[in-house]
Amino acid sequence: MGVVLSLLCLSLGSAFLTVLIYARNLRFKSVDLRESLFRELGTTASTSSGTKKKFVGFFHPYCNAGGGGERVLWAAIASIQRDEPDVISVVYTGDVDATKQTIIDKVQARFAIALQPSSLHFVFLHSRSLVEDSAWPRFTLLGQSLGSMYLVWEAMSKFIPDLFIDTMGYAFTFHVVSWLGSIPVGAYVHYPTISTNMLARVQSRQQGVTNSSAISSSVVLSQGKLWYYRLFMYYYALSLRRASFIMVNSSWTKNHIDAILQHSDTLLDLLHQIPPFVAIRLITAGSPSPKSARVVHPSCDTREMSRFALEGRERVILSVAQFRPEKDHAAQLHAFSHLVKAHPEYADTGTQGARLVLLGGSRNEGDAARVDSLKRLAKELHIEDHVQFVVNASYPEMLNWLSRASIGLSTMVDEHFGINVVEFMAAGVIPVTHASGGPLNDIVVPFKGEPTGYHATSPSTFADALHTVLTLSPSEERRMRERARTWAVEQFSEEEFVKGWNASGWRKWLPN
Ligand SMILES: *[C@@H]1O[C@H](CO)[C@@H](O)[C@H](O)[C@H]1NC(C)=O
Ligand SMILES: *[C@@H]1O[C@H](CO)[C@@H](O)[C@H](O)[C@H]1NC(C)=O
Ligand SMILES: *[C@@H]1O[C@H](CO)[C@@H](O)[C@H](O)[C@H]1NC(C)=O
Ligand SMILES: CC(=O)N[C@H]1CO[C@H](CO)[C@@H](O)[C@@H]1O
Repeated sequence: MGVVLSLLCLSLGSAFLTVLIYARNLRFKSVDLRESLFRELGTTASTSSGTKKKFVGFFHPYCNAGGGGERVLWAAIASIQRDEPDVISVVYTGDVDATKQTIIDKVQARFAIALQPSSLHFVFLHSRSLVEDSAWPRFTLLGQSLGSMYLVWEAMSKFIPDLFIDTMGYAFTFHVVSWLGSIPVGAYVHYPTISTNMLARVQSRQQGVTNSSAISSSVVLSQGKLWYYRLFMYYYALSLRRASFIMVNSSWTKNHIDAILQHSDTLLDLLHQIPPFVAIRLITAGSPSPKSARVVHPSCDTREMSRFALEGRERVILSVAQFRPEKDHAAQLHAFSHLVKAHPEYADTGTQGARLVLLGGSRNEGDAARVDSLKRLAKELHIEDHVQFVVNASYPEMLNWLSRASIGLSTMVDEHFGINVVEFMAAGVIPVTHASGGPLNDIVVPFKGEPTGYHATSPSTFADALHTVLTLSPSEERRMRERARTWAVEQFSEEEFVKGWNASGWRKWLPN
């Protein structure tokens, strides 16, 4: 026993030593690389005050995807380029088919964000396939996490920055970066990799989204699955605690990340006191451990809609949502039906009459069938003369509706965010949304103590809210539209986003 233990300690010790020496060599290599990088960028190594310029690395393997997560990345880099001329941003990406120039051009075309090439450098990674879902048909979470550790190893072996910020949610990379780079780590998290809900669901052996009936049918397998999730959560929490600061995109994500930061598991703690698990404890220990995450909302482009006139609106109740099942368009028809039943004057064809306009994209046959069944439902409810479907509208067409509508309706339950609701408000359209998720917690919230819109849960409460808005006095109505707009434009502006990054304190983790 004693011999085995000392052999174990010995091999562990030499493994540690090997990693330390390897990491030191990588860091020396990176220092040399900096000089050639400055030449390549056509800039000098020293700042005006004589100190060395700093490198902030952004880990975003899909930086050229053009989605919401990418917008956050580029907006952050653009603001750093503006405010911190002595910082060079390094983006780690797996877009090996793209070049620096094509990426910069696409960011300009897609997001209207102008990036300065002189303080931006790309490190191209070849092992991105390791983090793709398709690479891990089974044990996807674990596989992708191990894959991300390998991918960030490739990243660090190519260049080590002064501060590492993960903007895609690969928390397991933090240990590798800390070990190889000895640098602080931060994160902007859009979505937790695993949530405490998911764990609880497996624990109560409920069938959830990731179930496979084969697994739940067998007690042994489902015990295995429970341990898998439990260990995964344990290590995910350890990873997140390694970060020096964490930003999140919404209060929904904050609630989850905060719960995970507080997550404890006494049994697993005990297990990690004994070999070989003790090695994992040693590797993952010694971290800054943030207490909680900071919400930094992504900015929305509201420039155009925030110029629409607030007066002279038509009695149009507007819904802007793809015809996807979770948007629950049927609830909108039921709400409108309740409204006209309780207040038949809204069914007038004159100026008293109200109209429901459902505007949204239809992506495939499923969506098209949904539109058809919604049309049938409108007929059954006898409201078809007051309901208009606008399928696949162009952006200018949508803006046109936003400039005319009175009310913006959103019925999705537990929507994480709801950019359409921000757009309603910026356009001066009073929102009536489901009382859950982002619209309840982040978006339609009081401004200076006064409401910016309404929440409801059932057809009758939705109908009540619609009636309330339609009967506001002209001055109340005007003030409500103004409040909603002011709040949305301010809260989801570029400036507010930059303020949030400033407040995260990322700067203080740069070396002097
Ligand atoms: C946060 O990110 C998730 C995942 O990409 C997304 O569903 C959600 O809408 C985002 N929230 C905000 C406020 O952008
Ligand atoms: C809407 O667009 C999708 C794809 O862009 C297309 O398949 C569909 O036929 C369009 N539907 C209508 C009603 O225009
Ligand atoms: C963020 O911080 C930088 C540097 O301190 C400052 O120049 C900038 O004005 C700040 N921006 C906002 C919106 O607070
Ligand atoms: C993804 C998956 O396997 N989902 C299943 C979860 O369990 C329900 C009820 O047994 C099935 O209907 C789903 O297909």
